[in-house]
Amino acid sequence: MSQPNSPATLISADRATRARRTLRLCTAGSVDDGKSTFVGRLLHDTKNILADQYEAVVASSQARGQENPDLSLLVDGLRAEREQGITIDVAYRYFATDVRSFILADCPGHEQYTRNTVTGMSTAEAVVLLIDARNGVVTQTKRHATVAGLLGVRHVIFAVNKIDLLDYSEEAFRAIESDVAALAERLGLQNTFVVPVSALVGDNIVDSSEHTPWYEGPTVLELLENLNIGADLETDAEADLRLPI
Ligand SMILES: Nc1nc2c(ncn2[C@@H]2O[C@H](COP(=O)(O)OP(=O)(O)OP(=O)(O)O)[C@@H](O)[C@H]2O)c(=O)[nH]1
Ligand SMILES: [Mg+2]
Repeated sequence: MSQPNSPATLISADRATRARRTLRLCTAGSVDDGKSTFVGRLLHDTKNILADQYEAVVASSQARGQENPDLSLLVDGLRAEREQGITIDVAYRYFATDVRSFILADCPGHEQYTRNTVTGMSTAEAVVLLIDARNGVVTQTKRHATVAGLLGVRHVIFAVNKIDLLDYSEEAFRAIESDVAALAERLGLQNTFVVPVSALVGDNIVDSSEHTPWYEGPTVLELLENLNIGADLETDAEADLRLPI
């Protein structure tokens, strides 16, 4: 495993080269670890959602008595998903920042829908694997990391989520970080990163958090914007051919 967040694993090409190539990524991780909320947060904080979409989410959340806007509603579009509060089908979202554009597949975490998760992962160049900080590395985390390894996904970002529920404990984060390092080594994952996040509050996803002064690494978006996805190896035409139909 490379050193977590080591600059050596980041792209060296200039920003213009990176901007040309779209990064395909997907979420993974156990049920309820916060994948859809993470996607909603990413879209919201990069200003890739419309004001009326956000207002609909706020209204829906208030109607359900939720204090914070439930950003997972931005991606969980099926009625069964909204009613059960889980993701069933893979939802694709397209978004862009000044640096690069992204095709993001939000995958289900429930064991029953693992096949859909494998589908989502099969075309991904990077996986954001969510871990609930309260539970640490669980069976489904290992399963999804194994699949990522088998499919040869180049980059795996482990997002240790819901860190707000542990009062932003560095100790809890470091323990999970070392479990992740052991797992990544065992599976032979190439480029791995571990970031403490709260998808609900918005810590370290797009903006660096003041709640985690002990974490000096990049945010998840900074990683995604800078991952080397072989822009210099593929022409745009070749890249286009790999888009699933
Ligand atoms: N406190 C806290 N709650 C969170 C955080 N992220 C997600 N949640 C809550 O966790 C629950 C599950 O979130 P989802 O985003 O639906 O989880 P998921 O991983 O997409 O679930 P599946 O797709 O069904 O596997 C929701 O009630 C979220 O509000 C977080 O960072 N902090
Ligand atoms: Mg989900």
